[in-house]
Amino acid sequence: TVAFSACLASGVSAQSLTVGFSQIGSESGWRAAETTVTKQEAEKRGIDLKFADAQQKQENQIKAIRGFIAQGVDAILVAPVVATGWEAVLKEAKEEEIPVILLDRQIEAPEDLYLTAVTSDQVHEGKVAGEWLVKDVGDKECNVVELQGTTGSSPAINRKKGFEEAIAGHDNIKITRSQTGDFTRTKGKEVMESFIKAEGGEQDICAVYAHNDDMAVGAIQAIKEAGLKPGSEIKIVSIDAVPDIFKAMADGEANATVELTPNMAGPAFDALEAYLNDKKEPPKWIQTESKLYTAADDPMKVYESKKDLGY
Ligand code: GYE
Repeated sequence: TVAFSACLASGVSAQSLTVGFSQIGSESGWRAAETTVTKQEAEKRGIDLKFADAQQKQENQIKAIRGFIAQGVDAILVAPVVATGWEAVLKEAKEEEIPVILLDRQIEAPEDLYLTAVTSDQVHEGKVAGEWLVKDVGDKECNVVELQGTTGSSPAINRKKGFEEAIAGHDNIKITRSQTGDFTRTKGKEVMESFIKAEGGEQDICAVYAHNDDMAVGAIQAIKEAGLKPGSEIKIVSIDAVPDIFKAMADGEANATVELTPNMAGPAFDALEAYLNDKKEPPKWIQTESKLYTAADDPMKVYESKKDLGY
């Protein structure tokens, strides 16, 4: 009986993990898809997911994480809005032996404070976007305006860096304006309007580099309202590969995007289950793929295929 109930007990605990998820918010289409996929993955695996939306604020995330610790969850997923300021709360989780997995953004903290991070290589994404532009413009002069992601977030820092690395040494390509659009459509549009206005009618913007597709979609809107042609007069390159950017590509209004999978939770839960059930330590970084899509890649077909991915 003892062996039987022990076996039953461990079987039950493996089936009914409780995991807290501190999500950033719903700033982008990609973010909403990640939330959907995470909930679906949890349900598939019989994981009880406690979901907390931080509305873009780190203080809300820290509060949510403390709440999860107090509830005694088995593990915590966190998509960290900014890269710094996590050490204290992660130490609290560690003291309670609650493993923490980072989703989609990296942090600046000692590695022993989290189990693993499931993210793309964001420097590489920026590089892929920049290399696409280098090839596309050839020897022409090209002034680029940049829409940055959330200030202090790892994707904003790294996507800027990677793009700058790609255009370094190509003196015909310059970033002439760069500002944050906070990864949202609304701010992407606003900032692009101010960029166009600052040109004072002597429009000299050859390309927009947006750290995500949502800001690019906002910029496309601003460009059209200014009577200019996105995709041809002003090239558009961005990151995420959300369905709407493929629609824009099909309409000739966007040019290239770098794909980011919204399924960060699948690999995260795999690593967590292997760790809790079999004591298997995952690598500190589980890297997702980045693939370039251009308008030549049958955008409406890609658009259709995105529907099953939480979009
Ligand atoms: O690209 C953007 C989102 O953290 C890498 O956050 C992620 C980024 C993603 O809001 O759309």
